[in-house]
Amino acid sequence: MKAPIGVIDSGVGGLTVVREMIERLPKESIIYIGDDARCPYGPKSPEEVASYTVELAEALQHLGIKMLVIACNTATAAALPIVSEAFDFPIIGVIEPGSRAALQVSKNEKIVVLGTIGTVKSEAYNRAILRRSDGRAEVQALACPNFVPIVEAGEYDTPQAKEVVAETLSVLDSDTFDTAILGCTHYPLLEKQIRDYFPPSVEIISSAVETVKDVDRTLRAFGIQNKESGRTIRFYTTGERSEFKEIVEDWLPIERPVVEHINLQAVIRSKGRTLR
Ligand code: I24
Ligand code: DGL
Repeated sequence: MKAPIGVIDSGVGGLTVVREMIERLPKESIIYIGDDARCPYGPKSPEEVASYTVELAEALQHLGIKMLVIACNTATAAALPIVSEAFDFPIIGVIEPGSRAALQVSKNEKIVVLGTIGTVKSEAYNRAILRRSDGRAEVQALACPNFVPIVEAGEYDTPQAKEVVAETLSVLDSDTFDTAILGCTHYPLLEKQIRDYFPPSVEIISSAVETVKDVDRTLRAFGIQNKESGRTIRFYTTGERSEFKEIVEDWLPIERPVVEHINLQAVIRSKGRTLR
């Protein structure tokens, strides 16, 4: 099936998932929508995040997708069950894949999840990990509200970042877990700092690769892989096109990315017509 896979995120963070998709799913077309106009989702209420997430999924439905990836941890935590009910195409989030990977590498089933305030409050990781371990796992979750701003300021590789990471993680006792999940799109950019802070015995899981394995499995299970040649990749932002384009160019191995501004309500209201 030639239709694109839809990917949604609160902003540019989900490009970490797109980067893995480009590499591991070389035949698949992709449409990405980043909700930069309303980013960040991390501090917002679950109701607000869920309504934005449904809106993004609805816009992609109008643009014609065959499956949806919710690349944002906060949106997955707040809205995956709701969105899954509301649409006919298969939908996957980033929390199940990350949880599965953590349980695979952990020796003692003691896991810490780092995420936004919304992700931590939702306890979505706690539930996913407990369900997958038949209740045996011990899960701690820590909100790291200072991490996203550091990454977005482009300061993820600075002494200040190291300091903020150390300060935030200092409340954890690293004897009480052997695996840490980077439960936010932006945290892979701080992986070095986080790696350096924890003892070497702690495994670090980032969900992008695991999520793409799930996408691949889902495509096969539904028999909707693309077998034709000439895939396309398009990006939409609810915010500023040129800023978004710069980050895409910096982050992804694409020469001249197609990046457009999108008005979600205009797309959703244009019943029956798909925009191209
Ligand atoms: N990284 C992120 N968000 C930003 C940023 C960044 N600015 C510089 N860098 N800005 O997220 C968010 C607000 N913008 C987004 C675009 O539209 C307008 C509003 C992390 C990106 C993860 C792929 C630093 C930076 C970069 C390129 C790649 C990675 C990175 F410029 F961290
Ligand atoms: N994309 C969000 C996440 O993965 C991080 C940025 C935000 O707070 O919107 O949780």
